[in-house]
Order: sequence, then structure tokens, then C-alpha cells
Amino acid sequence: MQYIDNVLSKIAEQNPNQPEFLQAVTEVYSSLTPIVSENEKVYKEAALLERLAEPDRTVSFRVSWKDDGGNVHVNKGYRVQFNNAIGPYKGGLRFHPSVNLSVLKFLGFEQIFKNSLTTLPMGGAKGGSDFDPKGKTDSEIMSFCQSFMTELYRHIGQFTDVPAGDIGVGGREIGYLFGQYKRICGAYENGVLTGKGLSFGGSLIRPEATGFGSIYFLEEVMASRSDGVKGKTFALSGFGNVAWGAALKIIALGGKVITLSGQDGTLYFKNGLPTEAAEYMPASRTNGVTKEEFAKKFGGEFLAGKKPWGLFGADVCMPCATQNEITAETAGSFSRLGVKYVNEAANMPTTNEALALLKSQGIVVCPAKASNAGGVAVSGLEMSQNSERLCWTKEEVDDKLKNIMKNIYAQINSACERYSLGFDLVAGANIAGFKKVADAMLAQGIY
Ligand code: NDP
Ligand code: 2IT
Repeated sequence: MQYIDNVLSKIAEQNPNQPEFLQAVTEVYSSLTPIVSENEKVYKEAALLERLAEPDRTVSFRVSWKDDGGNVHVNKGYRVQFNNAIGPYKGGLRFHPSVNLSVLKFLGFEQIFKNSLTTLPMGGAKGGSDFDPKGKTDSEIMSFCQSFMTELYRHIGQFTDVPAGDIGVGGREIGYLFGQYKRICGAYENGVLTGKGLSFGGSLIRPEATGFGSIYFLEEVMASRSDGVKGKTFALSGFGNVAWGAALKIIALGGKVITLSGQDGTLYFKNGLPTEAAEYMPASRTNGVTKEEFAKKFGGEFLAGKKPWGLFGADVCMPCATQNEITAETAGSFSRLGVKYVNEAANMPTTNEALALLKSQGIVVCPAKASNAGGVAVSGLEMSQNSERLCWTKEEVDDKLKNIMKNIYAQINSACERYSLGFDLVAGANIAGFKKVADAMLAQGIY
């Protein structure tokens, strides 16, 4: 569509050297044709697509910290506050050497639509640093987190912007970040961060939420095709928070997890990952157990330097590590390997070329902004509990999470019906997530 093409060209011109960001915007905007056609005049007059692709603000700052030997290091710190049309900015923090503005802008942009799909009042944001937590001691991580928060604190708050975890940021980091925020502000504002420890305002099920939610979403998709998780084989990537939650739920529902992975290679479990192995994943990381040692301990193999895709037959491929893991080259082997579903638990794990290829092969893609929305959804529930000054039970949170994932599927399904999209869940999720934000932006005037 001409209007969308023109906007995309302008965004590409204005954001050179930001390939991940342009990829995310292209993927979303290219699928909006049916809804934009219906509202072209209004959207054009309000420059809606142009405004939506430019963050409200981006904060960038220096993070200086000392290692255990007393040496000073300098890292880059960022927070991209993308859009707060439907609620305070909300989204995780990523600590990884690959972090740059392009990566954080793609993540913040995706977060807008994901948060909209959760039905909870949360805007979109993302932040982080090029700091590499690998090989750092606990005291170095604390020193880094304290320095990061000493700058970030002035930009966040329970009614303005609520960060959480992402790659390299888990419960330990959120604890140190919260401690420093409390110390600087001199007040106990526990709604300022989510993913906190249970003893200081965290929510039960938040650690498991992204992985659990992703399987709840897949169950909805499978049920609509008279299919289910039981007896299916799953190839997962990643070995972190999301892979752990997903593996636990797959095994509990009678599925078989045959692979996991780290940056250094793939773990292969021919007979399926045992429950006790899935339960041990977080502790194995904190105890410094290598992937190879872990695989051997639980009857698996470690394939150094290999990615999990294209090697083994599986019903479901489930990327749980990072962006652009599934390329056209790997996606090309999926049909032959019997893959029927790609369940995106990581953010933007599939390139746009691979998405087109999967679609042409009839492989169902469960889009990240729907499938992994359970994490931020339970973050939203953590905020609700903090506001109420109450803690809900595990069952209460898990039930709410299940309902949210069902509701996300229902919204996508109704967008697919309304706009005759067939079973294109990627386009359905984009349109459903976009509509609520677009309506709110139009109602709030031009700024
Ligand atoms: P973790 O830091 O807990 O784990 C990340 C895993 O991915 C690790 O196993 C890591 O390998 C691997 N990994 C990281 N970078 C790369 C890379 N460049 N190439 C290959 N493997 C890599 O992160 P999470 O599990 O929290 O996040 C995983 C994905 O899920 C991300 O895309 C994140 O944005 C997304 N997500 C996370 C949510 C959350 O609540 N945590 C919510 C929604 C989405 P190694 O073991 O070697 O370090
Ligand atoms: O990508 C994501 O949705 C997250 N990392 C979780 C964000 C959050 O605020 O819980």
C-alpha cells in the first residue's frame, strides 16, 4: 500500500544503521494494510504511523563501575521510552554485549503491541546496556547495577516507566537495581520495577510466566486445529529464564524437549529432557555448571558450536534465546524435518525472509508479541498486587495468566476473521495490538 510504503521509506532514511529496528517496523507495518486502508485519511492527517515509529524519548548515559581489582570500566546505558498511549512505559532491561540503540528500539517497538495485546494498561519501552555479565562476580554485578540505577532512577517510576528483566537481567539484578532505587529515593515504591524477589513485592509465577504463557498460547493455537502438546517433540533454543519455564510446562503437559542451547552450542536429549534436569537449569547456571557437564549429567549430548535448528526432526521449534535465530536458510529445512509450528518465545527470533518462507510452507508461526506476552502480563499483575499491597496465590496468578493468553488468542482470531487473514497469526497479532494503541493516540491529540 502506497501510504505504508512511503512511511517505511521515510523511516528507513531517518534511521540509518538500525537494521533490527527497521526489520521490526517493516514486519509490523507491512501487515497493517487492511486496517490502514479503512482509516487512511484519519491516520494520514494525524501522521499516526510516523509518530508511532519514533520513540517519545531515548535516554542514553554512561555507566562507570569498578571490578574486584579496582579497575574502572565504562559501559553504555539506555532507556527507550517508546509509547505511553495506553499506560506507563513498560518493558525489560537487557545486559548483553550486543546491545545498541537499534536492538533496544526494535524491542521497545515490539513491546508497544505486545503490551496492548495483554489487555493490561501498559505502554512500550526497553532499556539496557552493552555490559557483559558473563564471567563477572556477584560484587561486580552489584557495582554495575548500582551505577546503572544511579542514572536511570530519575527517568522511571510506578506511574511513568516500570523496567523489568530480559537477557542478562534476572532476579539478582532486579534486586540490586531495586535496592539502589530505594536508597536514592528514600521511599518504598515497589511498583517501580517488576520481577522482584518474593520477599519484597515480587509476584509468584513471574519467573515462570514467559515460558508458561508461551505454552498456554500454543495450546490455544493447537486446540483450534484439534491438536495438542501431549506426545509432541519440541526443539528449544536458549538455556535461560524463558527456555526453563517453557521446558517445565512442555514436560508437565506430556511433551518432549529434545534440545536446548547456549551461545556456545546445542544440548541434545534424544529421549527428552528429564523433569529434574529442567528443574535444575537455573541452579546449574548460578553454580557455574557448563552446558556440556549439564548435558552429560542428564543423559544428553553437547554439540559445541552448533545451533539447534535444522538438525533434528521436531513437531515444534521454539526459539527462546535471541533475535534472528531462524534465518531463511534454517527455515528451509523445517518442512523436511516435520516441523508444524514455530512458537516464538524470544523477541523477533525469525527474520522477515524466514517468516515468508514458513508461511509459504504452511508452517504455523505463533508470533513473539503474542506468544511471549505472558512475562510482561504477569509483570502487570505484579504492579496490580503492589498497588493493592497484597500478594496473590500461585493459583490465582496462574489462572489470570492462562486467561490473558486465551484472550490474546481470541483477539488475534477475531482480527483474522474481521480482515480475512486466514490463519496468519502474525498479521492478526499486529493488527489487534496496533488498533488499541492507534485509537488511544488519536483520542489524545497530536503531540
Ligand atoms: P536469559 O538471559 O535468561 O537467557 C538467554 C539465553 O539465550 C541464554 O541461554 C543465552 O546463552 C542465550 N543467548 C543470548 N544471546 C544469544 C546469542 N546472541 N546467540 C545465541 N544464544 C544467545 O534471557 P531470557 O530467557 O529472559 O530471554 C530469552 C529471550 O526471551 C529474549 O529474546 C528475550 O527478549 C525474550 N523474552 C524474555 C522475557 C522475560 O520475561 N525474561 C519476556 C519476553 C521475552 P548462554 O546460556 O550461553 O548465556
Ligand atoms: O520482552 C519482554 O516482554 C520482557 N522482557 C518482559 C518485560 C516486562 O516488563 O516484564
